[in-house]
Amino acid sequence: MKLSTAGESHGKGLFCIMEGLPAGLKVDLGEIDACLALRQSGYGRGARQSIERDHAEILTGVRDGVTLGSPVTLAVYNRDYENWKAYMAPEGCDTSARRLTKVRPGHADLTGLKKFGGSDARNVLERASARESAVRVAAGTLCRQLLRTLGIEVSGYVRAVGGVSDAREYRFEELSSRLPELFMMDGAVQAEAMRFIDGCAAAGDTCGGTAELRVKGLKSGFGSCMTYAEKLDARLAAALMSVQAIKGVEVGIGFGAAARRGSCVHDEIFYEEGRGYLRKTNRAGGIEGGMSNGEEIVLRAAMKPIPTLMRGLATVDYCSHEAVRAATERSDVCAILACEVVLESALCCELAAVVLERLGADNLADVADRYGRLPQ
Ligand code: EPS
Repeated sequence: MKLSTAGESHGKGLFCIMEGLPAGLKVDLGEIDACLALRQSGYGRGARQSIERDHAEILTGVRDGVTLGSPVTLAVYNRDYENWKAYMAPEGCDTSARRLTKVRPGHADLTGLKKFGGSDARNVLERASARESAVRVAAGTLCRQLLRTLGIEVSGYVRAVGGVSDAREYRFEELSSRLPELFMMDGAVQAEAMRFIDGCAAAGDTCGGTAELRVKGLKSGFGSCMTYAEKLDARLAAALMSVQAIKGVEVGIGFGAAARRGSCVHDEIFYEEGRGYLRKTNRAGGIEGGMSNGEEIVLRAAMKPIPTLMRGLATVDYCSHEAVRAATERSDVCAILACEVVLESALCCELAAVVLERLGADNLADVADRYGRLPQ
């Protein structure tokens, strides 16, 4: 399966084309819109979300609610385009207004200008913006629906906001009770996280966080130890790293493994009649040798603080070279909940691609039949 996205943050909309989805998948548009609404929610979001009401429209590849096996095109239109078309319209617009030259540290502004040329960072930031993630959530939810038909479920929660962290471990089934404000699991930790966000907002500052992603029901043998490009951990880490603002990804105990002895890292192997091979621990996060081992996949991703700070960091004007404060218009203080939704979606897209590469992608009944015949 191949997925490409297009669209600018204040342009007409966000679009994606998904090639290689099998025929016969029933599409639940209601679930796609529900995930889009979740991505817009969360404590600490800015004013843009009160303008948008994200809704996915299917333009191609689906007939009477069922995929045809042809490329699926999804569209999420920007309501804010009405306010921006005078400055963004492809057909012609005023590019002398809404210019951004006070390039923001941490954003794509400066390096993008040096790379793509011109003197207005708007030409760069419009695409670098996390608004792109809206259509990836739409595509990811479609992939989630495909994975679900095979018994593969993806979930997750927010483990940390800034320095406020949850130290507990949770079972997959518990994750459905994550709290709506920040997707944290523990009410007391979340209340502290909300106070942390309030403090950042009051100081004109921003914060990031950490999300944990989990996959249940993926059988063993997906990915491969034979070529580096097929390694499942490499592919899933790349998918998560492709999400805006992600600076680190761990598999299982991740960086923690480097500080422990082997006997406290590797998951010992047991065998029970009727159950087959089993593990009592899952520090590997369900991946050994670049392949799923049949245990739950456990991934963590670290989101940096959003680079648009209301207090404005020190920078240099791209045109005058004067020392100035970085540009601010409006900004999210914390978008970790949205990021968690996007990470789950990016994970669903890559997992669906991995699964379809191994099982074929003509029609869903064949895919399900082949999956059912694989060992755990
Ligand atoms: C973003 C800046 C803000 C965010 C935006 C991502 O947009 P604006 O500049 O219009 O206020 O709200 O995120 C979204 C629009 C979204 O839907 O998530 C950025 O610079 O990345």
